[in-house]
Amino acid sequence: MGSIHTDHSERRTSEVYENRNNLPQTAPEASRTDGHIRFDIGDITKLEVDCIVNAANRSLLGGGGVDGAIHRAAGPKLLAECRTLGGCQTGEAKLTGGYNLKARYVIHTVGPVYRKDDPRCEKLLYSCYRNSLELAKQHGIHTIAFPAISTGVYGYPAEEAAAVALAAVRRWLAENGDYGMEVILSCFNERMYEIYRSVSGKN
Ligand code: AR6
Repeated sequence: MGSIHTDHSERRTSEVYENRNNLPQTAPEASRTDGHIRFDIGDITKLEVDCIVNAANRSLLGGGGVDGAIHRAAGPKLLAECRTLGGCQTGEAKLTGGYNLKARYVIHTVGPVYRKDDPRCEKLLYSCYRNSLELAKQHGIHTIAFPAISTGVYGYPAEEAAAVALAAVRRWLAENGDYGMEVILSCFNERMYEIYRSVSGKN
């Protein structure tokens, strides 16, 4: 089990480090109405949450990486539902059922393909997190897990992507402090986990 750190920032957002898909109990000092961020190492498809987020492409018709893993775990009905959605623009998000996943829902979002010195990349990546959280709230979701969007095939440097992800999630939680959303930032390996630790200032 990883060490647990709690952020006593003015946003009343607590950040809990955990790993190996073994999510901890809510930190006692954080009430149900506080926003939470947790960090998990492992396969996002195994998480017992209301919703997992897919780092998809604009077709929403599947692919490699986490997208492929989610479709394999959810089964063919997920692809059938995705076919009805008409794709998704970069930075936007669409919701489907979770089918064979433990998660009831999947939110599919499309991260930017990284291009150095293009400021649109950061805005679009930020929008992925924000739009996913908004959509989740509209559907009554209270626990949501994100992969590190765009940091695989789409080439976004992990440190920069982690900073954008944390900024977007913290801001949304601060603005929706009475909603009671728990956000898991899923790391597929130790490296991504350490990057989140470092970027969030919790070394
Ligand atoms: N659980 C958690 N994280 C994972 C998993 C998993 N099972 N598998 C991979 N990751 P990527 P992108 C991490 O390439 O960069 C697809 O083909 C991985 O280590 O999946 O947004 C889509 O169809 C990395 O940190 O997504 C698109 O065409 C992160 O997930 C394209 O790739 C994202 O890596 C999207 O590229």
